[in-house]
Amino acid sequence: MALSPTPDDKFSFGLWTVGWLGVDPFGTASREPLEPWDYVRELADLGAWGITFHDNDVFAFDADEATKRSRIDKLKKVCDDSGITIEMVTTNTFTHPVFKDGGFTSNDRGVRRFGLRKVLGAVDIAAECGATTFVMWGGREGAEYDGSKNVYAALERYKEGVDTVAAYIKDKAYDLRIGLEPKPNEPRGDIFLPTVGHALAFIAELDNGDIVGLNPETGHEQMANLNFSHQLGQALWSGKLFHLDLNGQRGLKYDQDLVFGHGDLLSAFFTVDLLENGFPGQPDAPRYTGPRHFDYKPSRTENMAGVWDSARACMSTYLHLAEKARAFRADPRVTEAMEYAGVTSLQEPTLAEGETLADFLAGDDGFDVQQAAERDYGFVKLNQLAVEHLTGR
Ligand code: ASO
Repeated sequence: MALSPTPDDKFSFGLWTVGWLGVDPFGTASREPLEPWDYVRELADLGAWGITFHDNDVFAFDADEATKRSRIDKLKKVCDDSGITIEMVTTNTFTHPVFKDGGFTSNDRGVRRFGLRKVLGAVDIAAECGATTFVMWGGREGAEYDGSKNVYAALERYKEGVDTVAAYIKDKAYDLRIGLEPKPNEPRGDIFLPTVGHALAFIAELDNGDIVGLNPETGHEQMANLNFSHQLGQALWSGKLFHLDLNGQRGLKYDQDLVFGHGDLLSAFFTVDLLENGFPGQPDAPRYTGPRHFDYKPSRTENMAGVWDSARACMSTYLHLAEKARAFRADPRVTEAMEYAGVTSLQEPTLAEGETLADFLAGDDGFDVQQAAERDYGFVKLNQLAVEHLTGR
């Protein structure tokens, strides 16, 4: 049975998701475009809470100022009228061929200056629309050939670009934080900031890193063969989970952008469990309270009815998984299995409070190596309980 969302669920969609026309490297559009506000109205009817967009999802790359103004005004009005929040705005620095070697890291300085102006323009739009997150996906920041790019200089320019945008946000006193979006490859052979870990290390080098965090995407991390829930966990631990992109991916292949849950369902279960219930046994640990944002592509085989079915599916699957994750956490067998597995005891510091390294080294815990080596953890039993909750058995 499909579950219906309400705005309290804070589900949001990129306009480019439901608005994807099916253009891929081998085929032309399989659907007709609608206007941005038509997507907004339909998403509101489906129970979504918010939308997000790139500048060029609303107006063309070469639009004049009057056209930009009137289209942004119209979008804002329709959002207001339909009760839809514009929660995140981003810039397209990847479609136009001027960005074929990147926006902030292009070898061409003129392109970098042009890219920076475009990004700052989108920051103004984000602030005007009341968005609180500004995502930066550097899809073209990368290379195909090692000899074509000085990686040191590219990272210097990337830092310069992100720091300049962050400084601009601070200077204007905008209520905005930047979410960097990692991706390992596609469309470039190799993209800079390929994973959450790389982006965290990059943020640590920034001058204005306090307002720069992450927008991790399910499929992007899985394309790097990483565990999405662990990436979210580390981003939370670092205080940098500012926003997220939920979707589905099946294995190491092109970026599929499937409906949420249509990839690795067990991983989706633990993603929702983390988002809804936090770290197990640690109610005071940082939690994600932002939008549940979907960045997926309705398959090219679907007509408009299928587009709306797939948007509904993202939300319904999330709600089903949230119900199941709640039941999983409330199940006394799970509590017992977690105790047995030592999940809760991992919170205990390894050194006792006040214990010096000298005391530690001089002391004897009476630790029995053989007994510990023979310990059973029962992780399989715990995981099977998750599978049984997930499958409803
Ligand atoms: C479209 C990309 C997606 C990214 C978005 C934001 O497909 O991965 O999240 O743009 O720039």
